[in-house]
Amino acid sequence: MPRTPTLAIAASAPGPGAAHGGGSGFGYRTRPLRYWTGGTPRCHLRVIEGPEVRATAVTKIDRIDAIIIDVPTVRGHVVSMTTMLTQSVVLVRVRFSDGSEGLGEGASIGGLSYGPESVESVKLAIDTYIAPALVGMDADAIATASAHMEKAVKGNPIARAAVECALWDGLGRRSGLSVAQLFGGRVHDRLPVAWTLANGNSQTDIEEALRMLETRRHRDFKLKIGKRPVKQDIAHVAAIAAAVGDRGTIRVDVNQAWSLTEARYGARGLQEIGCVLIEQPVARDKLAALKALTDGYEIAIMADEVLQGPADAMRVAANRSADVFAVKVCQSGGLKSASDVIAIARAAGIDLYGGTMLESGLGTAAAIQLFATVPEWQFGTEMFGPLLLKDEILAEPLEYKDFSVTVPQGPGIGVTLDDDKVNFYRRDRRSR
Ligand code: MUC
Ligand code: MG
Repeated sequence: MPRTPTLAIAASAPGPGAAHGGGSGFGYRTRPLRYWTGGTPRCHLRVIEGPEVRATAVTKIDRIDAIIIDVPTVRGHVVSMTTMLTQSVVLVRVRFSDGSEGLGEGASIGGLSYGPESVESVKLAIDTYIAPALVGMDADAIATASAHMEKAVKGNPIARAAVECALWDGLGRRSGLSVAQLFGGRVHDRLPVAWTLANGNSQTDIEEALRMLETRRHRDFKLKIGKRPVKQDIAHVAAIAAAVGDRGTIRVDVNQAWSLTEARYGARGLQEIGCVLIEQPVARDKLAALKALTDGYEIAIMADEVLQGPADAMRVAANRSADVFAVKVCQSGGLKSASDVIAIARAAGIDLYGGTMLESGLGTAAAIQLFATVPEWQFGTEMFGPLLLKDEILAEPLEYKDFSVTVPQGPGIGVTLDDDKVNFYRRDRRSR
């Protein structure tokens, strides 16, 4: 006969530093509830059960909180559509009925100038539509939760990704497995990491590139272009390529700024000076133009903004409209969708590049967990998001050395937040 569960009132409002919930045993740092909930004291009911009951109990999604943080960047990041001085991201914390938690992140760039989602829209989608649709669901049934999200929220891949990531993190922490293990196990302990040169000035970019080479931090450089006339951009890239020489590789990201005519001129000029890749040269809806460039030039053409999930990946792959996919967890709609995008690329013979939305250490670590399970990243990755931020929000920063990043160990995403830093940078701090 199974023992009847005993209902016990665990706490009405945990005190500072109190461990939240029932002994997950992962050493997961927690803070008082008001840290994420704005000080509302809540009553926690916890079921204390015998082991035979616990074995069959379903862990539920109890609560989903999303906050925006704004962290200054180490320098102005000049891209074709905006100049970033701050990066804003959404941090998501999901609490589960067994007391465990999961963390996720949603990020974009330059407000709404980069794509159709901003951090404000991500938070709104989570608070208003995703959280109510998911609370009460089985925490381990991530595929079901994702299907619910897709039904409740059309589009909005970044908002869905942030929550899905937190569900994987929670499942990993509960099971003692890393996200990489949940996705089949890591094939890499380290991943190569490119750096973006985007000072808006050739000489400053050259000095930065040389510093990165000397300190063995990065040797693959992505140059943000598309703001100046094409001819000037080619001269800018040529100057940096000459300074870097054969110590590194040079790629460019146009962020959709060129017409097909400009892109033809740019592709010819860039391949002549030894640039190896052009990322998203034309607008994301100009698939025929992307294909014309892919077919017409030796330089690799990479799809970025056009890839908003597996369906787009399929469209691009079906016509082989790109040579390379920049795989982004946020833009794909989550870790599982990003892994589907990767599968489509691999099946179509399209090369891979691990892309970023300039996430903080949390979102970057989540992507690294997935990317570590993929045998080959022909163009490496750009998992440098936290290095562009003036301050670190992880309790333990990711390790960058020898031109690569180390895949974090430990359950879930494998990182913990520095809650004081998060508290300092959260946007609603100013209104509290
Ligand atoms: C993008 O379009 O690739 C990634 C690196 C970077 O500097 O900007 C982002 C966005
Ligand atoms: Mg890009």
